[in-house]
Amino acid sequence: MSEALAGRVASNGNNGGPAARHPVQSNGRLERQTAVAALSPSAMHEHVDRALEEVDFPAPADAERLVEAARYALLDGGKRVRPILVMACAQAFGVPVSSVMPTACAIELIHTNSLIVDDLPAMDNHAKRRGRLTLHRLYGDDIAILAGCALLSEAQRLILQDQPGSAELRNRVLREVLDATGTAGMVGGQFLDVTKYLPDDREDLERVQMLKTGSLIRACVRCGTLLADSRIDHAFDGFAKSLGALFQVVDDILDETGKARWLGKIPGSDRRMGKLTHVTMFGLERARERAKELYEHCLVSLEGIASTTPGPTEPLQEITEMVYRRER
Ligand code: GRG
Repeated sequence: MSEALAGRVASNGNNGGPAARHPVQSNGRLERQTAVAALSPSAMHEHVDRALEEVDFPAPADAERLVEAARYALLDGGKRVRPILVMACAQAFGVPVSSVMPTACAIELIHTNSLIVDDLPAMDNHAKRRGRLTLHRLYGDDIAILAGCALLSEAQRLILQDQPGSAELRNRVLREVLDATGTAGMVGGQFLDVTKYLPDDREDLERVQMLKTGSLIRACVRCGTLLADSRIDHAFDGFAKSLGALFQVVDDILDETGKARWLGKIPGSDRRMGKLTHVTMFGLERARERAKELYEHCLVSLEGIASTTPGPTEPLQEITEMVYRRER
């Protein structure tokens, strides 16, 4: 990106680097404010959409189509659950959301890459995503793969170059993200998915789903709290695990019951592809019961979080509601 994203989003007229705009305490973590105006998830959504528009993909002459493809996949239509989660966690500690924006955006870039890869003919072969043609259907597999690679590289640059905080903190955040995305996380989970791994029981299914989906959601919470509090709080991590599992159960339910018009993709693909999900393994009713159970776990964790954090936690409750009750 051409200039510090964090500063742009804060837009306070200060021309210093990200660290100057967002003072860093002696322990390396981001400065808290005593009275942070609580931003709602929908306000955070607007902030992150604007910041994503600003992400720069430096490219050589004649590679405009590559940048256009990366931006097509990244912009418009995403719910932005992951970046909003990073911001809401920071806000719970009284840290302004603008100061975690580079990491929030980086995670959305990585998520977008995973959707591009997942949609490819060699994987799930989806034609529609976010209500539009998938990237490879519009640009071809070759450009879609390269655009996905560009998103991964730029994500790492955002954290290393633009995220305010000490170098050690940025490294810890990047490590969290890499742990969540690599073979011990999303890539490993996707491998099990495409090689049609058969989980033994619900626990095993949730282990695989945690790798593929939950690990990045958990990383959002871990990065948000690391940046704001220099450590990973046990209660936040418990919340993150339940939320990650909840996200995927609801996804399984929507794949069975959702309407294409709302989902923005063609439902029923899990069943068609013979995938084992909460619905195909245990039926719709038990999947719904499990979603309710995980939703309640999230709320219990949030009660503990609300009693110990200095900033507003209502947005985390709102995100939990959104994830549980979403229709797309
Ligand atoms: C990231 C290095 C790297 C590799 C990716 C392809 C792959 C490896 C993993 C697949 C992960 C995957 C697609 C999991 C499904 C997660 C999921 C339920 C996605 C839908 O997320 P939403 O509903 O989508 O937040 P929007 O469109 O709102 O952003």
